[in-house]
Amino acid sequence: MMLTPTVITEFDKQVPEDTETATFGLGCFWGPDAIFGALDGVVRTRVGYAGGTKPDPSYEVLGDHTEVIQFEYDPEQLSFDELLERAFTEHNPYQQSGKRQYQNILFTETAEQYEQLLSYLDENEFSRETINTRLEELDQFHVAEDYHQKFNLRGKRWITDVFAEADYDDGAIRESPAAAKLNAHVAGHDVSIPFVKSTYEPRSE
Ligand code: MHO
Repeated sequence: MMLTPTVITEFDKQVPEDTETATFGLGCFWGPDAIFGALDGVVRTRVGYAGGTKPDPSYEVLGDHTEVIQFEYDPEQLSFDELLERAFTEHNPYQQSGKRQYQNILFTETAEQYEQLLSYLDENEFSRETINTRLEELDQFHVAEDYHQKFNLRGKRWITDVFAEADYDDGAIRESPAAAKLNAHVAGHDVSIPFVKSTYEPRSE
């Protein structure tokens, strides 16, 4: 199937409505944006800054914040526990970056996520006293600049042109479920969505 504006808009219409949000810091946010975007059940992704106190952080003036990814997932397809499992395969909890910008942080946003985090740690024999990963309640997520969103898609004109044709601006691309999957695909991750799988090559004009 060729990537067309209709393929994008139809895909974006079909996503589940009842999603939950999770937010993790796992180093430079470009990578995990694509890694988590590839997972079945992850519906939307966005990158931003969190974990600090500075109001209105930006990439250039980050203050005490950390690069984070936030995603919306369908709890019927993917559990917070599975997301934690993935987060723990993507970082070493016994190491921590000396730079606040790239620290490993697992945020929880609800009492339920917090309980699941504690039981995950327990079941996997991690103790919050010995791991270096920061575990925090999410205070505020500050969305990052457009040029950091879906970073792997940037410059792939054979994709971005189709979003433009479908009338998506930068904000709409950031929030687009199709863009999350295409971003993961061009970053080299397996994405089990037929229209994405068939988008290996730029379409011939
Ligand atoms: N400075 C690194 C990481 C960017 S990331 C958004 C680079 O330019 O590749 O912090």
